[in-house]
Amino acid sequence: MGASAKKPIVLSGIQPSGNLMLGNYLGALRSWAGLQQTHECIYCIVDLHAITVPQDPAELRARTRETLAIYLASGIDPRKSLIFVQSQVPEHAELAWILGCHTWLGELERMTQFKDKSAKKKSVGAGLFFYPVLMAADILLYQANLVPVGHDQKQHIELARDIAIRMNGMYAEKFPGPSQVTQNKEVKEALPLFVVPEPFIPAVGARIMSLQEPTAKMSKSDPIPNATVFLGDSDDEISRKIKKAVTDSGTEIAYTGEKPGVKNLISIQSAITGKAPDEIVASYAGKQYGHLKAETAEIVVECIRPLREKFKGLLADRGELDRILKKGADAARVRAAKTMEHVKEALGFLA
Ligand code: ATP
Ligand code: LTN
Repeated sequence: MGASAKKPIVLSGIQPSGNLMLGNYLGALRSWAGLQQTHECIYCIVDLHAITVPQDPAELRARTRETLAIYLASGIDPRKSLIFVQSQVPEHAELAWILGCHTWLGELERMTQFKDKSAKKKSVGAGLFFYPVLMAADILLYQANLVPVGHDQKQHIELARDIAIRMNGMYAEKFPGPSQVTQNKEVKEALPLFVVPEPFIPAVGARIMSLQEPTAKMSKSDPIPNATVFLGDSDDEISRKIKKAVTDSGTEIAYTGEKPGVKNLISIQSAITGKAPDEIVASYAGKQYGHLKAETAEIVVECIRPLREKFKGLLADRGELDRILKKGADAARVRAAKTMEHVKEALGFLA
């Protein structure tokens, strides 16, 4: 990591709130490994986010290790990237409080994920409302330039940008940067408190939909049976779920919003094979939904199988997984402390 200090910084995270699924892989994880060649990468397992909805403690513990095993299976290398669990770096929660004091209630009320997740619930924890502020803290704590995520997280990253820009405006002058001589005058340019991050959203695969309700996004915590393809599913389970996918009335295979079920299967194929949706549609001229389902199932099975096999091997060595996380948390704390030192000084806290 040391030699790559000048590379732009990437940060992302996934909640250990269920078994990871196809949407997590195609929308986010898949691009993470590639970014390691060109960026300094920080990948977090965001367990503090997971507890914004009820979690069983034993399951949370198991899923935290499973999430790490999936990260590793998808090519994230702890010698190249910083990998750690969010709750083991207390600065995330500490910065979230400070950012929350610079965030407007109206900004949080506008978040569509909060609206979706709180809809129809009798009682909603305040953590679910504050969730985007904690996510902003994850990103700003490490001065990340780029945040690779699926489409559903775009609004949260925009909020992180707004908070960063607002706080930079309020506090930047506290941090004079290196002197520059301009027109014979020594000028110290103010250093911003935070880097303003950019989202990195893949062109295809950023919005995989539920197989049973194709107008809603596929989600790892969806209770509807057969709606989600998990990365740990067997070949047979994957085939069965895709063959049972809700398609639409009619027989024509088209890539259109009027046929969300068919469109979703084409998008999945496109995200995995790299072929354009139009090319996929053309290859089904005169064929039935059954052909589309069978071939999509085959493509997804081949995509997930190597990942699942690696994942199972990695999960068997719990000691090694815990060592990776311990080392990651220690290194993350050193980096996080630097930002916290600046932030506390800027706000007027005693050292
Ligand atoms: P939960 O169901 O617990 O809310 P989730 O399945 O939505 O979880 P997250 O942990 O919130 O998953 O997301 C991890 C990453 O996967 C994020 O970058 C998110 O944008 C991406 N992602 C989640 N669902 C999809 C999807 N259906 N299609 C593409 N990307 C997705
Ligand atoms: N909210 C994200 C998970 C997340 C995240 C982050 C993603 C938490 N902190 C920081 C990118 C950067 C989600 O996918 N639901």
